[in-house]
Amino acid sequence: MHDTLKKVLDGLMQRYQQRVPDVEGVIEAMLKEGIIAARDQIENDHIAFRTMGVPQFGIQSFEKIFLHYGYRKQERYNFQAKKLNAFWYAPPSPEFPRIFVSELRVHELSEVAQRIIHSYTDEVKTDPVDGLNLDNWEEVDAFLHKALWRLPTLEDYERLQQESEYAAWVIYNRYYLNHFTVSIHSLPEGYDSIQGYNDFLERNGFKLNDSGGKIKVSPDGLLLQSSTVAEMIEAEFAEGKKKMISGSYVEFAERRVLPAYSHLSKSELKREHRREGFEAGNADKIFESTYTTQTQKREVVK
Ligand code: OOG
Ligand code: NI
Repeated sequence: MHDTLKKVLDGLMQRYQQRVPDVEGVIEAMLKEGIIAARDQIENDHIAFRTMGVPQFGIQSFEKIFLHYGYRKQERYNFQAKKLNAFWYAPPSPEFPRIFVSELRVHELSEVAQRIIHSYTDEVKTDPVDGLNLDNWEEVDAFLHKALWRLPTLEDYERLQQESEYAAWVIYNRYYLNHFTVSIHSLPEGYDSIQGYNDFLERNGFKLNDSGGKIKVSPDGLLLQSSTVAEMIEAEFAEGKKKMISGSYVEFAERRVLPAYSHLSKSELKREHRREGFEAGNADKIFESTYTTQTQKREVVK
């Protein structure tokens, strides 16, 4: 079971690294600066996926894959203005990343946007995850990276984007990994706080999402997150039309030690001694890493 999960996660990371040059860029910069001695020292805090909340897709469909591999469903988050639901999933053992899955509440969009989305998602008549052999990693890997519906038209993409940046992202990017997250609290001093780590990123030319400030902090002060602005990818739409659109991004997370364990030294600390879960207020801003309000800054700079 864990072997299958590992292969599925490796497949996701491989495609993600090809599409998002910032991933290799961040790893290379960490190696060059001596923050890590080898790439396998990077701890992946969590990965994230997005889906369309319609009957045959959505969280209830997508989650079956990872529940099968032993992930356990945790809290729900609601994003009123963005019209999203999300849950996070705890891994079967600590060497695996947490998973954050969100879905668009499609029925809350305008009639026009709903019609556009359904014209694609209705091509699939039944929950596609039910037809998968989840013990066969190659089948799952192919599913996560295949076209779920026809190639969107540029017109539909742009119409959706006017109303929901999230909808536009999913109609094109589907189940590609939305981000992976570098866990920074175990890194050497100077890089083990989000401020120090962000400084390192900016010195190396990475562009950070500044919606609500570059550092997103949970009300308890124990979960601090930042993220790059999504990488632009050349998307090919129906009829061969091309446009640079948002792909995926990289996130960074610092989980501070819970007050009950503050007496432990850094080398004694394990995952269970630190702040768990996610934070709606942080997540709300991190979603915007793929929004035009953030990605336009990147285009200007590069
Ligand atoms: C997910 C945004 C939220 C977090 O760690 O809170 C998030 C997304 O952009 O799909 O990643
Ligand atoms: Ni995240």
